[in-house]
Amino acid sequence: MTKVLVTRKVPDRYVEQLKEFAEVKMWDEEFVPMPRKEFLEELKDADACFITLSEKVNEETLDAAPKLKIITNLAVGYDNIDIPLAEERGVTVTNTPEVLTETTAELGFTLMLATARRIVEAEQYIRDGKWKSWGPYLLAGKDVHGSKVGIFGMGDIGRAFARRLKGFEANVMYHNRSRHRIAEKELGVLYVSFDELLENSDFVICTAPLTPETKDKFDRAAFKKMRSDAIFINIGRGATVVEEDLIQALEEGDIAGAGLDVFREEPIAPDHPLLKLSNAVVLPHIGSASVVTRDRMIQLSVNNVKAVLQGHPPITPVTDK
Ligand code: 8YV
Repeated sequence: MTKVLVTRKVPDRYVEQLKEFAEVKMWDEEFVPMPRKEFLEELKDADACFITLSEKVNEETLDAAPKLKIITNLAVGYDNIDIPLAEERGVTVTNTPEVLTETTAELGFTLMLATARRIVEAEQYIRDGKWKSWGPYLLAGKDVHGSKVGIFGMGDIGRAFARRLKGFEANVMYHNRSRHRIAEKELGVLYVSFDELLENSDFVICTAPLTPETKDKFDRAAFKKMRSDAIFINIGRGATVVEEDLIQALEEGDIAGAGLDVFREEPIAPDHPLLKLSNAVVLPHIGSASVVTRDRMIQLSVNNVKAVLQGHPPITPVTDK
């Protein structure tokens, strides 16, 4: 019997679709990851596995899964998977591009505005009973309209972000591993070097995936190059940032603020040093978390499993390019 392993609880309507052609083993928790030992054990006779970013796919994982034909990752990013190794073993990997682009850009935009206008700090100010009077610069923040915004990573999400900035009459520059001429033409974004991006931006937005080239890209030297009134936003992956260096930059005033949806180690604990900083806005990795988008991501993953197990090409394969 064909077996599909699902490592996180998803609604019954998706499980039912899988059950039409396979036996389904699903971890029955929504907020707790499947223990590694159980994951490896269940992989032994699995033909497909439907995973989240919590599951690491490395040699140990693939060694434990002799029958595996497809891994479908419930995310567009796939830095949790050793892609060349999966390819070598003949295992198809799929992700969830496009369906989450607009929702993730929207969250990034929310984070930028919230950080710029000190929304979390301002709400806390009232809750703490500090609001006694009006003051000319009480909780004064930074304008996004007319600002210079530097986008690091001009993929789908970077472009969706740039599109939104048009309505704010911002000057948008970008840095990417390769130039994106269509974005330049259609969105009027200017290609600059990484250093120029850091030196000139009011807002530096990281939408880049985690790769060997982007790992630790935002380190002490990078934050030193940024303007002291600049705000850093990260909706890509936490490991593009050296977190101690970011904390130091925020504490010492090298930059003015940061809005973060992603961290090196997730989840972060309530005593994480970033949570002690009033100029940092932190979110629990909710970039793609709208109900409609999560529905679409799950459906796309189901469709990928179905296609591959029924002998068709995957819909959204990831390849080692
Ligand atoms: C994931 C993400 O949905 O798509 C990505 O790469 O980071 C998020 O959208 C989330 O982490 C669940 O795996």
